[in-house]
Amino acid sequence: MSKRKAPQGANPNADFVEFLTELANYEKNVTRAMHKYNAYRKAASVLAKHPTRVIDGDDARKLNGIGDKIGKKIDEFMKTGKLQKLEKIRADDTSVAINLMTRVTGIGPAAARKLVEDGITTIEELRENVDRLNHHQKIGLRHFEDFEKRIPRSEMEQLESIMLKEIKGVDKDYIATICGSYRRGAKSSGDIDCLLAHESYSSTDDKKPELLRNVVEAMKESNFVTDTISIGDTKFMGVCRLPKDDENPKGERLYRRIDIRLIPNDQYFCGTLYFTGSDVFNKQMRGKALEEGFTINEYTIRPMGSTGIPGEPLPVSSEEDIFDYINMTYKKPSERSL
Ligand code: 8DG
Ligand code: CA
Ligand code: CA
Repeated sequence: MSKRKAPQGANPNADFVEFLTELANYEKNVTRAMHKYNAYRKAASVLAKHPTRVIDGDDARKLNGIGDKIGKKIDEFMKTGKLQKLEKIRADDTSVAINLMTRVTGIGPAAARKLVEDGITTIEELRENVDRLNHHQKIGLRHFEDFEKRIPRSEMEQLESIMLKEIKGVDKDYIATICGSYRRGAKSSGDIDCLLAHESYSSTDDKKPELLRNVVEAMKESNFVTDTISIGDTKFMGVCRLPKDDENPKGERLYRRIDIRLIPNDQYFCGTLYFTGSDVFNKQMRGKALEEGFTINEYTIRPMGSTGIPGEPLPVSSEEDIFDYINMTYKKPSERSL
């Protein structure tokens, strides 16, 4: 997944969203308190969507996902223009360095801490110590500046049309969808999340890794894909960029993170649902599913028996089917940006 940045765009609670996102990243990367990370992220996402400015902590607490502690932080921030907790974090060199290291794709919280403990605290120092990094991390570091920049929607549209053309060129029986924030209609995206299926391949068949390989090979051949981070039977992680533009040959072409996942065609809609997200929306939907006696993951929806053991996957021929099973009103992708 792409590294978390504060949601973009003007919104009346942007300053709160910003400090909550900073606190969330701190909990994820430094203290590794994932429950706190999730609580801050949830609160940030609720406030990012709230159409009016909250009056104070009490007012914010009326929103689902904002509790006492975060309410207090909002009051403190309104009164003093800052947060004690954040000031401390920002003044702590170790925290700052760990946070910085985790901004490199492939460096997680544990690796970041280790680097910092060994005295590597800046990107320049990291560049002097590339031998400490694995293949994924090296690529993350090489393209550090580019990967930090979000992909404007207009470029996502170009990338999509190039990819679809390439995929259909390999074999017209492929089905492909760009999911993630792009499918939700976002103005910009952190990376490209592509799902791939093929008419001939369903979950009862033997694995067909060549279906993924052939597409990736074609994209490398045409110089669209520039690096492979990893490739397995069903998942490719890599780097791509737009082709040279004849009209604008000096135009800047940034390197972009791209994931391609091969999914059996009978699991396609559980896949698009999952990889369209948002992750907060997915969490909510899985919760609703459990209440209704179903379990949903990126592959299937299954009924939960009274014993708590999931049954056989249910037939699904659209995303709507999944909402129907769990008695939830259908939400278009653009309505899933929680
Ligand atoms: P962005 O790239 O524009 O920043 O946002 P995104 O497209 O919503 O996020 P993403 O990190 O690229 O993940 C794509 C979708 O994958 C996300 O919308 C929902 C789904 N997803 C989860 N949980 C996780 C997870 O833990 N890892 C990954 N890779 N994807 C996840 O719901
Ligand atoms: Ca992603
Ligand atoms: Ca994405």
